[in-house]
Amino acid sequence: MSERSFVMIKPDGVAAGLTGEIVSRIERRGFEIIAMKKTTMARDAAESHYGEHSEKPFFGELVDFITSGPVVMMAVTGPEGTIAALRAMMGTTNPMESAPGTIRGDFATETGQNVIHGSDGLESAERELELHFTKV
Ligand code: IDP
Ligand code: MG
Repeated sequence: MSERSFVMIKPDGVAAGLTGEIVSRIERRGFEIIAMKKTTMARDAAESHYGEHSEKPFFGELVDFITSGPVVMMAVTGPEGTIAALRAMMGTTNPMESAPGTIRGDFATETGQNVIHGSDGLESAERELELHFTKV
């Protein structure tokens, strides 16, 4: 059984020149990047992507930020457990609590600008892949 996830380097990560580092970590871990694109997310796509947070006080700020500049989107596959393993590589939502060696733990300090997104489950992965990569 294989599993696929939607992974995205956020505008802060792209602006900081972390694309190569993050892509490299994913590849060296042994996961396969089956699609990748650099694009600036449209506002309606961002509102849909983060729809689960639409009632949160930080929603407006979150949508503003994620649409503020180019992101790098990837469809990543690997064996069963890949979605969770990618989340473990990312670190916790608040980078100040992320372990060293994780992407957020190595490259971020603010929850609002935490460098990377990864789907949190099978359903969200399929939803996000369909939203951002219609043909994957
Ligand atoms: P996740 O990205 O680790 O899955 P979520 O809880 O799904 O975290 O939140 C989505 C994104 O919203 C986070 O990555 C973070 O950038 C932002 N966010 C979450 N909580 C807060 C907050 O309390 N203030 C500002 N931004 C937040
Ligand atoms: Mg999330």
